[in-house]
Amino acid sequence: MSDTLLILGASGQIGNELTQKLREIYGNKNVIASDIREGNEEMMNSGPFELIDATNKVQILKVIKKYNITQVYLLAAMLSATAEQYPQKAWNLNMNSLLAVLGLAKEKHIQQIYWPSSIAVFGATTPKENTPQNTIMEPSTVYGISKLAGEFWCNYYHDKYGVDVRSLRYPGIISWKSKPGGGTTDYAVDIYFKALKEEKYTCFLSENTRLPMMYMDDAVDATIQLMQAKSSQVKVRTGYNLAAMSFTPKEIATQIKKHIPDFEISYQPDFRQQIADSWPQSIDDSKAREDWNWQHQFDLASMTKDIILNLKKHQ
Ligand code: AKB
Repeated sequence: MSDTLLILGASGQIGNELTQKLREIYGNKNVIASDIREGNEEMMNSGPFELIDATNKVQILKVIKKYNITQVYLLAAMLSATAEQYPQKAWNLNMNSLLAVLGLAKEKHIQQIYWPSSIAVFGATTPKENTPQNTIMEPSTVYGISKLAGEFWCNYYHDKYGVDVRSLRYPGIISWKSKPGGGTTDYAVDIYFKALKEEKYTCFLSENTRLPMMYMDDAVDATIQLMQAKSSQVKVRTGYNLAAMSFTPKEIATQIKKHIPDFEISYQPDFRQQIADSWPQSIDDSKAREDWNWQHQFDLASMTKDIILNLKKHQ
């Protein structure tokens, strides 16, 4: 039997681009997009779409049965900055959606799950450079706590009930097609839009705040590669460290200036600075590279060139 995929949270930053790539690979009719709100025109016109609240197990099961779904990609989540404003809401969304989907796999309604974790599982006591796969994890944000708890729920369901659930600790994901919402790394997306429109940007993090980041193309490839790996290759059932590049706001501004010489950046750090300061500066992802041959394509210079080219073409 061929795979039929359900994407929960398909209208978000990663969901949007992942859905389109999965439709190219598995066929439009075999990738069911869903969210609590409708997606963009491309998503709504290219394949099936269902309105689903990702925390509602009954609603999810109904759609699983309707389309004979075999795999669920659960991308609905509240990100770090927004979660600090709405801690209880964030916990409910991030945890209840995961427990609903894990439960459906335990009950054998689906065969495989993808669930994203984040570098937010790490905290101020974690080694900041080349952060290892296994290390001290004391997150200080609600989002980080939910991702750390989620990783261990995934591991538990895998060990105890044989659920095939796979996860990546995403760094900040940068894209030009879809904007993120409510994250601490969002500045690295906003900066490109503002650079093209206004030739200036006020950054909410300080100039030397170094964070791990990744271009969307690499994040989508990593996700699909992990899901297509043989089960025996997937040796980590919490979340895999995943990396491509690390940079500061000052360094991204320097790259942008190569394409837009008049671009100016200024700095007005806000509450998100504290979140960023608690996260690693760079990640050791050798386990992902060893277990399922992960390789990134884009660095800061090639990503910047690609984004500016595409934004100029499409705006
Ligand atoms: C955020 O900033 O909250 C996310 C993340 C690193 O998980 N981009």
